[in-house]
Amino acid sequence: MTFKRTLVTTALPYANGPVHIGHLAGVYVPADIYVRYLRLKGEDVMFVGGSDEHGVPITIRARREGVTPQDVVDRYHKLIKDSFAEFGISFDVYSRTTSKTHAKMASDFFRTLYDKGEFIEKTSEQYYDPEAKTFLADRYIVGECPHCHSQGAYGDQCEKCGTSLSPTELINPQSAISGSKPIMKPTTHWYLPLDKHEGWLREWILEQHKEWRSNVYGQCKSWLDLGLQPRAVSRDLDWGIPVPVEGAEGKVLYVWFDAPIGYISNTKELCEQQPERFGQWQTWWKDQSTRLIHFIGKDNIVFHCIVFPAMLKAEGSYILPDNVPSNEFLNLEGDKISTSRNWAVWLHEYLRDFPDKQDVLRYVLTANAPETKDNDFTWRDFQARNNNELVAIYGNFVNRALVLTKKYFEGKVPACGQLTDYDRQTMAEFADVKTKVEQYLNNFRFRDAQKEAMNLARIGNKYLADTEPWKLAKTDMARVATILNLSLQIAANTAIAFEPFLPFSSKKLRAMLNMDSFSWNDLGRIDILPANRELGEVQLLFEKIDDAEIDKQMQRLADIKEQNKLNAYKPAEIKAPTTIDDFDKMDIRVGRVLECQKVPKADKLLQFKIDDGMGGRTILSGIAQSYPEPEKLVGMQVLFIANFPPRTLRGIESQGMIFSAVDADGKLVLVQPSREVRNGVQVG
Ligand code: B3M
Ligand code: ZN
Repeated sequence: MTFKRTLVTTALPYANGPVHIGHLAGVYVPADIYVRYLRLKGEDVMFVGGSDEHGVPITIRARREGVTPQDVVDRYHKLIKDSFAEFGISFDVYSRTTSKTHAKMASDFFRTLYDKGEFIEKTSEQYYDPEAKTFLADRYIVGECPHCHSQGAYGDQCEKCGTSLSPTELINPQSAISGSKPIMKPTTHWYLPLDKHEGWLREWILEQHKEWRSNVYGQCKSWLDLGLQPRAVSRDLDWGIPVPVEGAEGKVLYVWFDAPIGYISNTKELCEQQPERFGQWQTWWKDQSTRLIHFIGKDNIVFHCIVFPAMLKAEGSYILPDNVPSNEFLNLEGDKISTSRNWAVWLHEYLRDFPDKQDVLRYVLTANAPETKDNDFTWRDFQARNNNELVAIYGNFVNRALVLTKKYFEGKVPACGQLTDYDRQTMAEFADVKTKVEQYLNNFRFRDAQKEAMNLARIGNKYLADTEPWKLAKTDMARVATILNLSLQIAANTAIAFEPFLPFSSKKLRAMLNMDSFSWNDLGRIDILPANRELGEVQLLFEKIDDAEIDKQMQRLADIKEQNKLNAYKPAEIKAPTTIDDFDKMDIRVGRVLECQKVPKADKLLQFKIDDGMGGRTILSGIAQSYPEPEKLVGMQVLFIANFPPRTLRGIESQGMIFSAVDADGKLVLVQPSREVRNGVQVG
């Protein structure tokens, strides 16, 4: 099959929060590289993205913030769209599933399947919250996971173990809205009978698409081997696209039914805006010579490989995806990225903290892409890759080649003279760079492809270091001319090879080399820059990132960790029962701190002098680490046990025990009466 055009889609992020590096590494950066590459090759390509604005994730956020779902999606759609644009994700269209075009497209799609008899209608008992007066679909119901037994699993999925669930499988289900125990109530829904599609899906995926990435293929196979079940495509919710069937009041399309149709709606919107460039939307979706590629995260595989294709097939006039590249997950500093725990590097914050460093993050996320296994993003690695690779190799090479040309040849590309064996050997090292980069990119191997681009810079850097033109300048200007000509040719190659990966720095480099026009086909050639071409102004391609900047980011993460620990605090179990008699034996009193200091050579001990209303006493307390400035405690009233037998520690006699609460972070906090009382009064 030869294709005439490629339609690339990226998963539509829920507009209920900003996007983070996990989204970027898994979906948007590789998709953008791929699209830029196809455009450079002059292929007909369309890049479709957008916001997913329906579904329970949106309404839950709105409820929590006390605003409308529309407020939520308006805010995040703009934030996400703007940050993608600033980051250089080169969408042709970035629209939203709350658009009019989409409402009609999704509604018509449903109606077509309905009229064709492709759904089954079924009434069943489902969980209902009598307090909130609403059915509890998907994330509106939480409980214990039947597989890993963690708490807080959702009605559609357990985020701990990744299993997809249905609400009735949850142990001890609870309404996420009111916390109340749900009751069962009958409701009618439409189901897509996936079981009916199993036969052709097996053949299509397992036989005809053995080339899909093994994680994608493997997940599909295990779903198919388990046997497919009918899946509900409607919900009882008040946020979404109404089910276009009589008698379906209060029911909307399930978000996973409407969202993938968003790819089609957004295509249509773009074609209507730019018909000269993109033609008719149907060409992109219904012509067999269109190649459809979905870039997605691994938690979306089943929807894009099984459910959406079944919908398209049931409709009958659409093409199916040719590939569904999906990455594994990216972790952050060894921990799973989590929106609810705020454990993420957010794109809009990155752009604020590192303006003009889009390419650094693009580079690091690709170099570390979780293509075949989960991978880890660390700030130290980010710094090292910037300083030791982008600055020290790529930036350094380009800078030397340009500065030397300015110095010896007035900023004009010198002519190439006689080539030495070493020159020829160097050229041979990158003669096949185009073939290699293409092979990798055609197979969605972005890490390896980027390595080839970096390899060009390495070759150039080594070439300059080995030939040392600055030494030859005194004796052999003709040789210097050849060396710099070749170096500049390698720099031009680097600019082209990096174009899909690091578009911002490639643009900068092209300006320095005065390459207003260039072609992907030039890649590997050594006559890209004609002799005598005047070069542009020399600028630094990359700048070092110092420790202070990285420390700031690390501190931010440490603060979040601390906060999470506090948020996750659960009170300890209640101790075994006791009686008032035991309590009465304790003589608890109030006293005032007269003096307080650290006990020398003891890390934890503070020595208190307490006014106990009876002449004073000394008490030692192990709270020094929680109170680094003990003198500040002077004057405070505290509670202490007055009738413990005295104990000697470090040669000091301690006459009692002072009360403190142990906070969630392990810090000890002195307990005080809520107003001044006489020193020596009893507590009971
Ligand atoms: N919004 C899920 C997600 O953000 C979903 C993707 C829709 S793609 C059609 O992970
Ligand atoms: Zn689980």
